[in-house]
Amino acid sequence: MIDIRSDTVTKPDMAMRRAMFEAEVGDDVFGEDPTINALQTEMAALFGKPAALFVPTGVMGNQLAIKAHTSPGNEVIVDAESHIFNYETAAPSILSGVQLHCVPGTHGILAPGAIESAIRDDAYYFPPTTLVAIENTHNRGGGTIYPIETIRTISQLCKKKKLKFHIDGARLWNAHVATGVPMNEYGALADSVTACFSKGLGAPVGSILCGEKDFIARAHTFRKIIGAGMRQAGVLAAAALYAVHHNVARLKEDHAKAKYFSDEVGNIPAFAIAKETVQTNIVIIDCAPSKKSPEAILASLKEEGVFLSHGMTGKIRAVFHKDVSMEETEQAVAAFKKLFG
Ligand code: TLP
Repeated sequence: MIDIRSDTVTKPDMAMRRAMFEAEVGDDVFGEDPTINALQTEMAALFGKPAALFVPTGVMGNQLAIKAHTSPGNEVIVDAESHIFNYETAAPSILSGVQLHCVPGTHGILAPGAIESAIRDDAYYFPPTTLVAIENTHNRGGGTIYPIETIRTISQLCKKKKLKFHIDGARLWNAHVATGVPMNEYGALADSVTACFSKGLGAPVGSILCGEKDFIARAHTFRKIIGAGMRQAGVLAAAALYAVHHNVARLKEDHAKAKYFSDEVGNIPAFAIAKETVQTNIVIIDCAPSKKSPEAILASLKEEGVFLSHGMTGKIRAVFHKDVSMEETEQAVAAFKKLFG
């Protein structure tokens, strides 16, 4: 089976499992897990932030950031295709009592001018805008990367308007590898940044949330409130450390597989791929020219042993990762050509 539904399907390899097996652990609710402490210290330094908090998931990282940056009744600017808006189960309204203001972007990338227009004027009957959150790389945008200059302009705008600025960097590693922009440059421009260890980096679980000390202290308290105080979770932090030390540079191989796949499948008349969006490891395939439903296409590919996932309406998604080789990528392309070529 060639599983390109997501890079979340990656499994910890033997060396990672060994690092987990050998991890020193302690009770993290007492702040005594040495491996979690090491991970948090190293990630704070990597992102150039004073503090960091290990969290089980990317969703929790984003939601703790929203909670720690806002008050109930505030408004948060996100793009209309963001993970926060589409896949986090209305958590901002449930957990933080905030409203999302969704702004259309181009393949997920927001223009600073569009953000500026969405900021509320100061009037008692408007919800105060207090936070802007962007996603880099952008999942539904097709793995697109925010140009660093755009992030810089958004950062300056947020400072000028006294707004907090969060980056959902679930796949920021991919942006870093594709552009060479260091992680601490992203960290310097935002008030908070998340990054996931459980996607292309191949760890079983875990994300990091980085920010100022008081911000991380508030996030830490809220993590406990929602029942995610962890105990000997150093076994998971060891996987995260292993992932960061060994699996970042190789992400460019995943980008090469995505590029090859999109060039080949994009040439099949039954499909359309916005090739300019294929900048990292994600490929979004528009099924409209085939006149078949995405469900039917996914089902016939599955019979050939190739698993893709649903994308936005009328689209399917392929995500390349360390557990699918170039040879298997070629086999996936061959299945597309056999069925639809
Ligand atoms: N994305 C998953 C699904 O939820 C769609 C995937 O398969 O791509 N931010 C971004 C940009 C993400 O893509 C995801 C996961 C998350 C946050 C949430 O991460 P987890 O699943 O660890 O909570």
